[in-house]
Amino acid sequence: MSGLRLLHTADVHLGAGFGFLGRRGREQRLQLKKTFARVIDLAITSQVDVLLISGDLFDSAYPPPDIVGEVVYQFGRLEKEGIWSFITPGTHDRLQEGCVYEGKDFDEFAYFHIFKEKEFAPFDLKTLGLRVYGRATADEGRDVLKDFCAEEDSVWNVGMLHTSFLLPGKVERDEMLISSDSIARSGLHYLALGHWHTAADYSQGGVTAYYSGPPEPLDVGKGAEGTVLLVELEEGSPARVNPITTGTRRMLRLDVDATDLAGPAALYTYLRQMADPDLALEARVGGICGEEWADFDWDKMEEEVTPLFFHFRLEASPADLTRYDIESFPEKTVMGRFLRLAEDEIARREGEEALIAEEALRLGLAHLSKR
Ligand SMILES: [Mn+2]
Repeated sequence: MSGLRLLHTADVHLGAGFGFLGRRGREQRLQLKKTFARVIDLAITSQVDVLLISGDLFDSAYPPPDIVGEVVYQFGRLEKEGIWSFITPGTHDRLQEGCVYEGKDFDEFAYFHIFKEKEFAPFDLKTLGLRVYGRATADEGRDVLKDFCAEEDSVWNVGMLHTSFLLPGKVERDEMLISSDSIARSGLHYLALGHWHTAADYSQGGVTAYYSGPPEPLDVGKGAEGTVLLVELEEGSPARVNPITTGTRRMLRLDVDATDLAGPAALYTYLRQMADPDLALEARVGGICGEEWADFDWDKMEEEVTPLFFHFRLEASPADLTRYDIESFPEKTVMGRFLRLAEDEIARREGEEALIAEEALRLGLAHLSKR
């Protein structure tokens, strides 16, 4: 048995609304369909054996007919090529009563499998010497690979899960978790992860494990580009994982330090240099102080810069979170009250929750000082 080629994607979120993109939201919704078609193109031109979709293919368990129809059409193209498709229902396209995965839409396919089990279950593809393990997402609240080890009677063992990765002190709670220990002991040749929207290597011990991230970006600040992973398995060597860019748009959050700029004109020049009709950019300008910014019209600047990008948002805050002096905001002012409340909240939380509270403080500061 020679090698095996897999294409790994997840979190496509077909049908997502993109409210934060305002009037461009609909365009990005359509783009998701086109990008999914591009993923299928890639599966065919790269001559992969298997396509893995690790959850959240759809943004909802009850996607509209045009979305379902498009997906059925695209799977039909793979079927003609004899390429297998595997799906795990995720958190958005949850396996539940009357959901898309319980309908008859996918019944016609032979080279196709949806994991509906509530435990990590095997599916054998003897012709490829491949065993794929997967399961539907469900509220377990624990390490779902604890005590799992792949059987050794198959040439290739590949897993797929829609789950969080347990990071002590940072990420300890979610519907499903996996840990560095459980991955390392899984005996899998490759673990295709979904749920986190940033492509990342979570390989542990000798086990190769990756989050693919979405093929088209969904959120600003979660990894700028949409990618899929082309995974090559060869006997006697570890899995080779090659990211391939599939996204049309890029989504970026940019922190600009006003103290590095001569003034508002320099801010415009700086943003102008980044102009790109496929870039969604959210710029945060911090450290604002001095005469040159005193009467600056932030709304007008946002309006002028917006046509240079697919989407643009400008936020301004007077100083970095780490540098503001709470004593300069009296307790009886709105800002002073907000800062004291927010600091109490941050002090009471830990790990990821503290980071969220800090983000709330930062956003509040920007909002109160800008408009
Ligand atoms: Mn997702």
